Order: sequence, then structure tokens, then C-alpha cells
Amino acid sequence: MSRPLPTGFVLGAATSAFQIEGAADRRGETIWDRFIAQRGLPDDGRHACDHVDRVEQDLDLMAELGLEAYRFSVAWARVLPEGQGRPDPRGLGFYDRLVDGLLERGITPWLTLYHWDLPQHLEDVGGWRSRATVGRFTDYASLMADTLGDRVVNWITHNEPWVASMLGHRDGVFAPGGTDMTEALTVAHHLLVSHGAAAQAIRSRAPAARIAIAVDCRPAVPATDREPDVEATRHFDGFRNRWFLDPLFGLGYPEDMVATYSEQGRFDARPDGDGPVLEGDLELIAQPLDVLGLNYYTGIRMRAGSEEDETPEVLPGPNPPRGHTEMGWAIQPDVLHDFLLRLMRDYAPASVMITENGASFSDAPGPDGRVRDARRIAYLHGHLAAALDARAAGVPIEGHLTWSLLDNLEWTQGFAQRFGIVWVDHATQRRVVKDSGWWLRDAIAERRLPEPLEALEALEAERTGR
Ligand code: IFM
Repeated sequence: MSRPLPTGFVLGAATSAFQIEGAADRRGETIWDRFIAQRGLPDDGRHACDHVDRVEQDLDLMAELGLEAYRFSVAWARVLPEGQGRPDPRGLGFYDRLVDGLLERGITPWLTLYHWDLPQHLEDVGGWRSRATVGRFTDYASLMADTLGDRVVNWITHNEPWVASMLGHRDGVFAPGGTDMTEALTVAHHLLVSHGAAAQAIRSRAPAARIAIAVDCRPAVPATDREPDVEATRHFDGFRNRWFLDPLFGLGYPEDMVATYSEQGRFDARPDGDGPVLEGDLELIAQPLDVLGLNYYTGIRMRAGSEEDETPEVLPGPNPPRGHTEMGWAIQPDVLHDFLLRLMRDYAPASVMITENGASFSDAPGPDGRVRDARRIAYLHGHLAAALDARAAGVPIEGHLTWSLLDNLEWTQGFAQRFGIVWVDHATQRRVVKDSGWWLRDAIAERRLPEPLEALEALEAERTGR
């Protein structure tokens, strides 16, 4: 039995600038251009999905799928090539057209300001380690609100501040490649402060704006009920989830984590102490949040000894074992359900949008041209059902945005990981809607979640005309 979608529950898709736009010759250099070049990675953002030059085609594709919402990010270095100073009218014009194109097609824009692509010029003068970048980000947010605030209602300040700070500054595996936990905590603080400052700037220019931030949460459960595993789980949750959620919801930094980090000499949480926290910062971070954006992919089973490590149990690669995606991530819709309930209990957000959720599977067009990505359909069906259950239990979830519209540049893993509901041939830029894209189209058109098997049969019939 297919499940009806509640009235007002929004379905759409998400992307980010660096991962799809290309046209790198028409924007400033970003930390990701530099990082990819320095590491000699095979795939880069020069062309990505060529979205800037194919924007009309991509908008038509979204309309064909009937998307109700589209989340994209602005490339800071496309509108301000050096991150500050004189805006580039070509960059502003691009986002202007994109937003108009969405609205003309009845698609609600969800704009993200920062999806990790800091202009390299700002990195050269200290990047997010420097408090000055908070000011630059606020100026950039103001520019975008002045340009698009009359048409864009939903503003996401940051995407996944945990990733930007920890993978980018502690683990050295993401741009800009830093490897220092003290710096990573400073970066995390500056990202949060800049969220608050940008929220104020946007609201003062666009009073109807709804302010959101997209956090990537990784719910943890202890691998056993032994005390060390339970304790490791509490620590991981503090490191990964509470460190961001608590201050955003006005609870300040979690005391247990502050005690640990200050003992280690890594973070002084006292305002105007030895750390990055200034008087008034916590109030600034805790601006009223209209929407909590949740990016969810998987949970983690935590064992003592790996409290700040989330290496998946299964290695990324094609043909993952059943129950995993090609990222090596375990498929756990029940974990999403339980985490949504916990968010409600602990933080009572005014509204939640699932700003990212999806799966990497590399199914390609078959001889008949069709991309049979049944595993992605099952993933989306399971997670949407879990979200609807949580909604029925009282969590104010307003919608779900599939990551991602297009097969795009999966950062260090390049084009090898395919999250799209639309397949992209990266040599020719040809797009092919996958079965999951048609499944989403039917869900939106019919206001119900089609059962995966029935949906596949229906698609078969649609294609063969029988
Ligand atoms: O592709 C990324 C996206 O940029 C941020 N969230 C997770 C996705 C999949 O790894």
C-alpha cells in the first residue's frame, strides 16, 4: 500500500555550487580548487556538471520532475571573486536568473550561502581560523540578501559546519587540509558566530526571510552496553552533534565537552578568555532559528577507543554489501526516525527540513537507456517513510530534499560516487533521469510514496507502453 503524503509536506532535491557549477574560469579560486590541485586528485570542479552553462536545461529537468523545492548553494567566489570587495555582476546575474527560473517554474528556492568553498584569497589571510572571516561572511550574506532577498525566503547560512571544521582543519582530508584540533574548534566557533551574524544581516534586509542552518548529524549507538562503549557514544555525540546543536539552540557549548577540551588545552569557552569566544558570541550564535536543516545519511555504532573517529565499517566502492551504499554507509532509516524524535525532545525546533538525504549507487544506463537504480528508490522510500512516522509522532518536519539532483563531484571521491536522481555522463554532460527521479516525480504528482516494487513495475509499463 502506498502511503499518502501529508498536505504541505514538500519534496525536492539539493545540490551545491562547487559540485555542479563548473565555469571555474568565471569565478575566483576557492580552497577546494587549490586542495584538489595540491593533492593531485583526478576529478576537479573546473567543469563539474557544467551547470552554469546548462542552467536552463537543468531548470527544465527540475520542472519535468515536478520538484517543489530546490536547494542550491551560492559560490561565494563567483559573486565576490576575492571573497570581499567588488562584486562580479556576472556571478550575481547567474543567481538572479537561477532564482527567477525556479520561481517561474513554481519551485521554491532554498539558498545555502556556504557549502565549503571559501574563496582562496580569504584562506590566504587566515580563512575561518581568523575572526575577520566572520565579518567577510556577514558582508557576503548582506550582498546576497540585497540581491535576492525580495525573492528568496529560505536562507541556509552554513552547510555541515562539522565537516568544514573537523574534516577540513583537524583530519586534513578536506580543504583546506589543516590537521590541528585546536584550530578546528576555533574554526567551528567562527562558523557558528558567522551563522548568527549572517542571520541578523539577512533579517534586517529581508524581513520575511526564514533562517536555517544545515547540520550533518551522525547519531551514535553503543556497540555493546558495556560502560566504556556507552561513554564513548556520549563523547562522540558531544563531538559530532551536541557541539553544534547545543549553542544553536541557546544551551551554550556542552559542559562535558568543554571540560574535556579545556583539560586538553584545546578550547577555552570563557568569553574573552584564551580561546576564540568573545563576549556576546553565544547570544549571537543562538539567533532564533526558523528551520533546522538536517542532513542525514547514516548512523554509527560506537566502541570505546574510537570516540572521535567515524570510519565506516564497510569500505567505499562499487558493489557494497547489502544494507550499505557505495560510500560504505549503513542504510538505517530507523536511526533517522529516532534521531528526529530526539531532536524534538532535546531542542524543540520550530521546524525541521531534511536538507540532504540520499544514497550513492553507480547504476548506469542499460541498453535501453534506462537507469534502474532500485536500491536508491528503496533508500528514499525507507527514509521518507521514517521521516513521515516521526512527523506523525509530532516532529514538525516540513519536507525532504534528496541529495542529489545530479550525479556530481563528490569532493575527494570525484565523479566515482553517484548520488544523483539524474545520471550525468561527465564526458558529454548528457543527463538521464534515473528510475529514482521518476519515482520522486510520481510521489510529488500523486501525493503519495509509491511502493518501490509497484513503482518499478509501473515504470516498466510506462516505458514499454504496456
Ligand atoms: O556530497 C556531500 C554534500 O556536499 C554534503 N553532504 C554529504 C554529501 C554526500 O557525501
